[in-house]
Amino acid sequence: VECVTAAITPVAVIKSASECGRFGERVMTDLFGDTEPVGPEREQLAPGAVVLHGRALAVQVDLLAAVDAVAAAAPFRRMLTPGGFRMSVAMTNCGAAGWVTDRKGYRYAPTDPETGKPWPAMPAAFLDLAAAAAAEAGFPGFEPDACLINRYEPGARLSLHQDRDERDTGHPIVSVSLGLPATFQFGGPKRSDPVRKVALRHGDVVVWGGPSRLFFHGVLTLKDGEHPATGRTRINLTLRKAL
Ligand code: MD6
Ligand code: FE
Repeated sequence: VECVTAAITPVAVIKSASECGRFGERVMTDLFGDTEPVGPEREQLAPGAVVLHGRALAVQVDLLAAVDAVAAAAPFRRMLTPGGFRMSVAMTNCGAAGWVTDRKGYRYAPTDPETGKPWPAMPAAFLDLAAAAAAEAGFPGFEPDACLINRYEPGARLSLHQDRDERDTGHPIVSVSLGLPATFQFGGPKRSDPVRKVALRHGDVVVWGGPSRLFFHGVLTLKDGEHPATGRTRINLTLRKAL
């Protein structure tokens, strides 16, 4: 069984039977093989937290080019936690401040400890998407000054944590997922609170602020796979107003 998308696309996209049909599934849409939501585009995760499914797809090429440019100047590295563990997620930053961790603790730093130079400037594509997504989620006027870029390879995970190193947690965080899908988990204000799981796919944007801004959250171990845009990796951008 086959189905074909509407004839407005220059190349008809043939879908397998498993990719078309029931409401709520995701279907192939373009030559990059991206998925686009056919169910609700907005998914409320918690008070103040919303997923804008597929919101970054239109600018994915600009975002990924900017990630490459940032990483050329400030390479991805696996940082040390204050407890002495090497993180499985590799990180870099751009903007006026970058999130770092070492034996001394977690903090925002104006320079890259590996190079001694300021972090690369915030790419316009990051700023524009973050401001637009935040406004759509009810947080107008968001002007991030820091972007933490996380790179997951299969096996990498991020254990439950709170984002509380920003000066004013009255500002939201905008999170952009690119590449391989991951299971995001988030709980409540206490580490022991039960967690809810949500799939974050290529192009999904989460805007998170307000009453759940300090809730615990994490990313389950990345499953192996290959994504047309990123290969065997997941990239996550978290845009913050840190200073
Ligand atoms: C990630 N994200 O998705 C990790 N934090 O790779 C986060 O830790 C996160 O997505 C605060 C707000 C949104 C996030
Ligand atoms: Fe976080």
